[in-house]
Amino acid sequence: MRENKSVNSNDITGRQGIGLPSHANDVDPEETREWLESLDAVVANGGAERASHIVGNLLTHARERDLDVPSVENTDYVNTIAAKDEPEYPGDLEIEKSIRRAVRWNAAMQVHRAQRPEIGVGGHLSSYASISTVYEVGFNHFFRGREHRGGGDQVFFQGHASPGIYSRAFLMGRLSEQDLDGFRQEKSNPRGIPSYPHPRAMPEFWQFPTVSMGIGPVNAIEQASINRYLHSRGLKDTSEQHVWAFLGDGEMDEVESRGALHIAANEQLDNLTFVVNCNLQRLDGPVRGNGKIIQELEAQFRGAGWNVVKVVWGEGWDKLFAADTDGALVDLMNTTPDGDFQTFRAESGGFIRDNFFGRDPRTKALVEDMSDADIWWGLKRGGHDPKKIYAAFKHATTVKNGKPTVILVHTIKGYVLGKKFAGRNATHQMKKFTIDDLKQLRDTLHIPFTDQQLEADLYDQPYYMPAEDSPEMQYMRERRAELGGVVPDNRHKKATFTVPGEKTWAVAKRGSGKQEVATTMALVRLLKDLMRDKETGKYWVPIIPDEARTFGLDAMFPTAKIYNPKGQNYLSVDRDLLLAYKESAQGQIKHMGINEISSTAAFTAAGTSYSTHEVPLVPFYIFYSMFGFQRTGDFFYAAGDQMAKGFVIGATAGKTTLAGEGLQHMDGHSPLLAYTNPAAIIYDPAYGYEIGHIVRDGLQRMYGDNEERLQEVFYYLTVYNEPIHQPVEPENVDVEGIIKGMYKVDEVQEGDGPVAQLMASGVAVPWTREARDLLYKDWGVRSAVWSVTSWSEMRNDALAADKHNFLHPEEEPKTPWMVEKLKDAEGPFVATTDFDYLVPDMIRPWIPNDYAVLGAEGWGFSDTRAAGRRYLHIDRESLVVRALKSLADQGKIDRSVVKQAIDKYDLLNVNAGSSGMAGGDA
Ligand SMILES: Cc1ncc(C[n+]2csc(CCOP(=O)(O)OP(=O)(O)O)c2C)c(N)n1
Ligand SMILES: [Mg+2]
Repeated sequence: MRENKSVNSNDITGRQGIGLPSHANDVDPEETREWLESLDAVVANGGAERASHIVGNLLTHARERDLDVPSVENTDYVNTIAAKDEPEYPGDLEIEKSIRRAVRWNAAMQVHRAQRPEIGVGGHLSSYASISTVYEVGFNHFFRGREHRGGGDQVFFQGHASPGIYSRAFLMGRLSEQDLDGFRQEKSNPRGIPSYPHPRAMPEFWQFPTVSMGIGPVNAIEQASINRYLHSRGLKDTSEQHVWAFLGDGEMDEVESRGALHIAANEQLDNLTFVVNCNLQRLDGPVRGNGKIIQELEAQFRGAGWNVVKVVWGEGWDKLFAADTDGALVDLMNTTPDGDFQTFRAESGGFIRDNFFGRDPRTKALVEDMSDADIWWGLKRGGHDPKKIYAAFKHATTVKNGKPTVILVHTIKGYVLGKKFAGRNATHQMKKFTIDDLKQLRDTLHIPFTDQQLEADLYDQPYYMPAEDSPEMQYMRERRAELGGVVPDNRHKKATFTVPGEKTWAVAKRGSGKQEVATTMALVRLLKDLMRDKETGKYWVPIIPDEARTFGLDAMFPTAKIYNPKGQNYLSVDRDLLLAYKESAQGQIKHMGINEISSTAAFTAAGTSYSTHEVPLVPFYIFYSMFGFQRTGDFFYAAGDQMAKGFVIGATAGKTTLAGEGLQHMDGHSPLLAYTNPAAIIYDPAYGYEIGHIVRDGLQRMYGDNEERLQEVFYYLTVYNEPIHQPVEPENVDVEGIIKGMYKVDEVQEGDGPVAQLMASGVAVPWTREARDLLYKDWGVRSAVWSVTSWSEMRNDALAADKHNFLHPEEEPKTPWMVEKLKDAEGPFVATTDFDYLVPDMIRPWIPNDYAVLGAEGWGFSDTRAAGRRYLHIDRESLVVRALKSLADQGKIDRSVVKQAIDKYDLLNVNAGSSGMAGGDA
């Protein structure tokens, strides 16, 4: 076994000289020469093959001893842990086998029954069938429940293997037959349960959403990272908590699945184990028909700095390996492609004898004494052998060498389900049994039902519950009690976070005096004060994918410090500067490098810590708004499913504010993308004081004491880097308006000219206020300006009212908040933003008059802010002209005035615009 050594292969210390042995100083050339001469002797006597074998083994052995040697990324296609090194199995194999059989049966029946004619919602049979034994070893011996003194493990279950998890929960008395029958009928069945692990849909049960392939791996890494972060910062002892991620070999094709492996290695996350179910198949067919997925993954994980444990073969093979003195069997295994292995298990013992062992007379001889049935039943794959799985799990949880571990388990897709299923290309989506299939499955699993019971109704097949006092039931319960309770388990006391008092929010109300300050900076100032709060300051987790300097967050480096589990072991180039780049194991800032996906995963792990750890971390994830929902939308969707709370900040928002950056940087639509996430509460504030109220209310909504308002939501705030004059908070400011979506920043002027209502959000508010002045000065038109803080909050409120009125025609109709708010406002209405038309268009149905929208639609481009705004016709003068046009349409002014205005402002000349000339760096 390996020695405990904390140096990670991704750690630079101790790695000098790797790959360049000839450059290293040789302290004992004599000894070195002797070694080399021995090798020459082996080549001379045993031949090149024998010498290669020895050197290969030496290198492998050296790696196991954590020596710094050039890496050997692949080992033979055999179990990493040799039979002689396996620990004693601590469980009762016979009882565990019967438990497995019951779980397998009920899992299959749950899916089969969901196929009953009036329902027909399906499910997956084959995936759980392949991973069942692996999970059962975990349930009986490893996965720690919440009540475990160490705090419990966190298990990411393979999404579409859910029937097996439900089935076990059924045997544990957590779900009833009615619950199992409600599979995939979440709305129509009062006991409905979701298809896959969805905490939002089944909050007392599921912890981690996984079924969107590729999300589980990244989220599990960040979960393990946040566990360490909590520990390092003294917020919670997580030293005994282990994170498990169960993944499919097909799932490993997702770029995301492999893309964050280096993080786990660099952070030395030996509290993390990936288990990849290598059944060699995905949905359509083989994962690597011509190759070997286990070998491919082994090389990649090892190269990324992980421990790799392969569980390829079951116990039955051990005696063949022992007899394989010349390595012919291993050779055959190394050279047989996955496509063949898949076919073998879909055929028969005789077929395997002829087409596998028969390829070499030496291997053919190895199985001479075995019957075809022995070959079929006795030579299992490692993932169906509890002892081999146990050895791997034990290793992964005890190795503690500063490396995360991946266990690659070789299994058969559709195992035990019968010849129609096992290893067939179509098996992933097969969900129907015939009566004969059912009888066969019953026999294989030794389930005590008679033919008559099964024949009564093809779909009304019985679930199997062993007697309450049977050894199986007692064993299951005892094992779980010993391990700290059931898994998965999302029942918890919700952690409380006391929203800071008045003083903390004062900074937001002050305005910027003579300075011009962007809303990003206003928000960062507020965050700094929030982080200073004695009670809750420590819970804030700023998450930054390498743009801290852009957003002014570098000011936090020396005080809050950047979290790095290794601290800072180098002489920092800017150590003498006031704003030095400071890394520390106790750092509060999660600086993620340029990696928005892992940042979103860190947001999720931190934002759900209130539940996973009962520590209310509040993530504050700030990013380039174009690289948020657009790049990582599905991760945010999973965050919503997992009920993450916190703040997501789309900085450098807007189509034109980030002057000069161009097509892929200019965000004209992130609020639209965010709006597709039902957990996202979206605001586009214009001023610092609005931000103060929004964040404060957000915390109330997430953690406040008003039970009715409590929600598992996260906030998406768009902020800008355009410096503007930040006004002091007006006295008696309309806080309710700020929160619900809009409030008036300027009243309609006194007088008797025609009236319009100008609406704007975010960075467009200042130039809209200038438009109000122009309208009045140049054209005698009076207008009010509304700062719309949230188009979507108003839309959601109005939609809810509409829906209520639609379904309750005889009740007093509800009036949407915005309709009430605008009831005395004299139209027409004109809106402008730095976003696509569709953003202000969200509220069109409830505007009580003509409503014109100026939109920053289409591709982004690089230019000055003023030119961009004029080009898009969202700027001050365009707004003036658009208001005049609406008034002309209503017959309130003459149409010629509109033309005059176009000429006066030279509206078609891109170079004549001046909105947003205040400047400021992008
Ligand atoms: C991002 C994403 N793409 C596609 C799917 C659809 N899908 C569900 S399971 C599956 C095949 C999974 O194969 P594998 O990961 O090997 O798991 P197995 O069932 O073989 O254990 C696919 C393509 C998905 N769930 N998520
Ligand atoms: Mg697979």
